[in-house]
Amino acid sequence: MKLLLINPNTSLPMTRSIAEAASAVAAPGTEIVARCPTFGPVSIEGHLDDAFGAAGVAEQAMVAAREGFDATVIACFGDPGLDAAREALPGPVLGIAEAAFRAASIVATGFSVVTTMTRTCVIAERLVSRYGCESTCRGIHGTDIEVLSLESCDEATLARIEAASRVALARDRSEAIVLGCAGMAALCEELQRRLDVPVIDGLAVAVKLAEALSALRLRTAKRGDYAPPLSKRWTGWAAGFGRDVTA
Ligand code: 2AL
Repeated sequence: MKLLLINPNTSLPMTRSIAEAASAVAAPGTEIVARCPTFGPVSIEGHLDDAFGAAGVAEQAMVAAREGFDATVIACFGDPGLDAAREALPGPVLGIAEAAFRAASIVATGFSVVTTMTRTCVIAERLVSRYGCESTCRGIHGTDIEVLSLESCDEATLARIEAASRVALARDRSEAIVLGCAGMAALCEELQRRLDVPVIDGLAVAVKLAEALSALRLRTAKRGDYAPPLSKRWTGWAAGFGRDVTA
C-alpha cells in the first residue's frame, strides 16, 4: 500500500525522522511518502502554529488528492487539519492523537498524556473531549521540552520525559502513557522498557491502523460531512487550489 505521511510542521529533519520511525513499524509492502507543508512554522507549539499547520495539511492533502495514496497519517499530536484532509482525500486519514487515544483505551482503563510545552496541553485537552475520552484520559502533563530539541534527544531529555511519566502514572492513577508529540516516536521503546507500562506512540499506531483499514478496503465516507469540497474560485496565494480537487 502507498501511505502518505504529512508532518504539519516545516522541519525537514523532523519530517525525515518521522518517516524513519514510521518505516520501522510499517509492513514490508507499505511504501511511505513523507511530506511537510511549503509554508508555516518549523514546530507546532500553540494555537497559531496549529492553525498554520492545519492549513499546511490541507495544502498537502489537496496536492496529494489525485496521487492514489491508500491512506494518510497526520503526524502531529494536535491532529491539525484532520477534517480538511478527510474531505480532500478518498482514502482514510488518521491523526496520531486519535490513534493513540484509541489504542490506549484498549490496553488500559486509564492513560496519561506526556507532551512537550505546557502551553500545548489545552490542545490535547480539547482533543480528549472531541474523541470522547474524558473518562479514560486521566491527565495531560507538559514537560516544557521544545519540539525541535527532540531531534537530538539526549539522556537528560529522555530522563525528563521518564520522570514526568512516573509522576503522571502515580498522580493520575493511570496505567499507560501516551506520548504527546510525533518527535517522541523514537523514545517509545526505551520508555516502555523503563516504565514497565504500555507506552503509546500515536505515529506507530496510526501507521498500523492505516494498514489495517487499507487491507479491509475501508475508505472515508463521501456521502455527507466528508463529501469533496465544493468547486469555487479561490484568491490570493491559494488561488491555485480553486479547482475541483476530486474531479
Ligand atoms: C507537536 C508534534 O507532534 N509536532 C509538532 O511540531 N508539535 N505536538 C506537540 N504537542 O508538541
